[in-house]
Amino acid sequence: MPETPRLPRALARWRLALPLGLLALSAASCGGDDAPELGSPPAGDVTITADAATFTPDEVELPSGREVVVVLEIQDGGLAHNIHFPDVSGDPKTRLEKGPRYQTLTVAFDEPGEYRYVCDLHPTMRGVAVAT
Ligand SMILES: [Cu+2]
Repeated sequence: MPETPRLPRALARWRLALPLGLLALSAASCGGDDAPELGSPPAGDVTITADAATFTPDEVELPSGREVVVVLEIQDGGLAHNIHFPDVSGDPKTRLEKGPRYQTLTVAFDEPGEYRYVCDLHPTMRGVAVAT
């Protein structure tokens, strides 16, 4: 039976190919879920960009005494960022998410003053909102 030794070799090839195929398939579906297109920006009072683990701008001026909408444009594809105002009552923050994507956060500065904004994952990412 000269054909017998060939069969295990073919099976071994299949065993290798199948997991690789499944891996490629799951990686493709993951990419689809986690990396949405950066479409048109949502409406907001100010847009802050998170790119190369830096907030730009690192100082914004916003009115106090009413709700404002802060748009965070996360450009870093491989890094998760959020925006967090630890000095504001209610401790407003977004979820840590990888870009490219937009996030929006509603914040109300009770009184004029300076309010820090940070990314909870990257100590280098910080800025100041000057509420007028
Ligand atoms: Cu970050």
